[in-house]
Amino acid sequence: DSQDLHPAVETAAEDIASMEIRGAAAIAATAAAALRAQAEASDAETPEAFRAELLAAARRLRETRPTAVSLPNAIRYVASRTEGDSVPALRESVVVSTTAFEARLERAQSELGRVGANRLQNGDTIMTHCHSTDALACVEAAVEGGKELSAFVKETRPRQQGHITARALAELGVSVTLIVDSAARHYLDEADHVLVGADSIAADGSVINKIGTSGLAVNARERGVPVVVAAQTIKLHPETLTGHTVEIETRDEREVVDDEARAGIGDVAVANPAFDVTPPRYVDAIVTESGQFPPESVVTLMRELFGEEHRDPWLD
Ligand code: RUB
Repeated sequence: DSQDLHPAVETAAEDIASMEIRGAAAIAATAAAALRAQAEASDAETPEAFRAELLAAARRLRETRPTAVSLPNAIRYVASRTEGDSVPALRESVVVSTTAFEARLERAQSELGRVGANRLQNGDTIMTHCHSTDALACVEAAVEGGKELSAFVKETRPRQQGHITARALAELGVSVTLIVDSAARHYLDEADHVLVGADSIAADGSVINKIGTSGLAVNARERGVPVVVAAQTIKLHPETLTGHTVEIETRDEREVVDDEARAGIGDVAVANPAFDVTPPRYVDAIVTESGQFPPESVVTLMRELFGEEHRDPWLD
């Protein structure tokens, strides 16, 4: 029941839904921290009551945004390690698993960064879309390895996450040029790589990422520019192994047209899908902490991680 939810869970859920906290990795880390806050503050008197509280917290977090599978994967990671016959034992198991999960996220990101960096040569130019911490980890590792890079950064309408990427890349010492989304093909001739992240990766190697990724990938293929997706294995979507599709979030139309613009255009429909699906044939490599994969082999990695049933893949 919602009265038992810790305020930190409600705050985390609101921050994720409003995109105050956004990006698949940050969403997963925030969910884990919120579950820990719930466990630490719990005054449940029985193990059953404790588990019920945790489940309610997990549900509240889960309902915020549907597309990034890192969120349910984070919850699964913690739930499968919640064990004990007493409330203190259960509480301790949640503290341990959420902390281990956060450490795992960071480690995976820096490990995949080192893999992705191997693709980048000194003097290369990348093109980015949206803001992905997994993608930025590849650039960071390349820069640490002494490579000088340039970037065309797509602003990424309607939320302009490209601004976050532009600042982050500039702080790494990358030479940044911010462009409007529709200028992407114009500048692809000058790019050596398209480098993006992912919210979910399906068993067939399809990449679900910020709306506009698929168009960018098609244009990149036409221009002969390789498309690299940086995505730790927490982005692999287990249900797609059994034929389920990934739900694409639709957001408020006011992200696209504010009240003033609405007054100008009148009563026409406005659509605002947040993500799209890039088919595997437009993706050259998926870079994970377990190495680089062609999208067609991701299914093998997923079967290894998830097994026949939905076995939890993140056993240390
Ligand atoms: C964010 C987005 C990012 C992925 C990967 O969309 O599409 O590319 O989440 O990010 P939104 P990361 O801004 O709508 O959340 O690599 O940081 O997990």
